[in-house]
Amino acid sequence: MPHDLIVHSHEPLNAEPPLALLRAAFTTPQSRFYVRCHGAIPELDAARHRLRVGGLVGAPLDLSVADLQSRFAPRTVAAVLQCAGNRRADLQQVAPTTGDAWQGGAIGHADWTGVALRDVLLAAGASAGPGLHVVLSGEDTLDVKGAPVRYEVSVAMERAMDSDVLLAWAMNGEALAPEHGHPLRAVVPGYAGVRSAKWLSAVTVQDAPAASPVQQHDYKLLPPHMTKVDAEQDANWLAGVPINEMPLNAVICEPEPGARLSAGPAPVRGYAVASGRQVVRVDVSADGGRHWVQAALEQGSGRWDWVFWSATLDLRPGAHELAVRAWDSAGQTMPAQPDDTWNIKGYLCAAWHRVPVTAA
Ligand SMILES: Nc1nc2c(c(=O)[nH]1)N[C@H]1C(S)=C(S)[C@@H](COP(=O)(O)O)O[C@H]1N2
Ligand SMILES: [Mo]
Repeated sequence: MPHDLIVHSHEPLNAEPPLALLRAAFTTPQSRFYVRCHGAIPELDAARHRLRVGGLVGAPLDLSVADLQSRFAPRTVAAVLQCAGNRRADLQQVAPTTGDAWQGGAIGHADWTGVALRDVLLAAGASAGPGLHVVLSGEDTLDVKGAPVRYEVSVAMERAMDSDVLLAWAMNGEALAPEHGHPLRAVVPGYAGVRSAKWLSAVTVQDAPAASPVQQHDYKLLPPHMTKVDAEQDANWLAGVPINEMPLNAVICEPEPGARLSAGPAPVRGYAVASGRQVVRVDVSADGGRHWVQAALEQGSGRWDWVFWSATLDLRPGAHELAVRAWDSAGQTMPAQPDDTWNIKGYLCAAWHRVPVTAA
């Protein structure tokens, strides 16, 4: 069980690290990695676990974890995993939403080891044809109107065939902890965490996205006028935009909101993430965004890394609103206010992150 984490709910387990702890290491240790579960954590035996690969494939497979490890080339990919609900607490400052009040810690960066889903699909004789979807099924169930429903999501075949999409058994060189999907999970870098199915037991190729509630109903971006009641109407959630790629984002990890600092030079640190594009600049402000200074960036070497940034602000005595915004390689930046992207489900908050502090 993870310690160090702020727990939003115990059953199902939903927890995130305090931001200063998250910022302490570029590679997030498993014990400090956020946990997002829709149901109870299944207890699975790695030696007996099976992965069934079927559907529209030429040669269905039934593999143990040891088969995956011996028959396919192992591969390690450094990637951020983040929940679509990361920073929901900031949207809830605008108006209530459904879902847990995640701060900026529903994100982490790990070295994932497994095999390419692509290699397994090709071994099963799957074709890369258009219009196909790869359904990823977990062993867990979630409660939908009082009935248990299996956790299932899907990824379009084009994306599933990217060799960075993994069937992973290890995180940072250690076996996956139970809460992170032991003994096997999918990792879909750059996509919202929901697609990275944990406790993975089936991969199914079909000609439509997964019919499950998690795929069809949850994790859709609804327009700002929709209420909780609207979001429960089938017609409305069918019209929602499925969340896959994640927006450019940046968060101040230190100091924390309400901090009392000494006047003078104040170190400010955080992370930024562009999910497959590149973070090229991070601006930090001590006056709510009227004036900005450029932060120093610590980059990784891969496509799916986050950026650690740091800056020193000169604080005069008094109250200050720290703010951060990132820029990506396409010259895009973040909305100034959470009001700009508020939605009833509380997804994809990517507004300037603002932290009130006082200096004396
Ligand atoms: N089987 C299964 N997979 C799952 C989930 C789940 O509840 N069940 N939650 C998803 C969501 S919404 C996220 S954000 C990530 C979180 O992964 P983590 O708990 O390892 O951080 O797992 C995804 N995969
Ligand atoms: Mo999530």
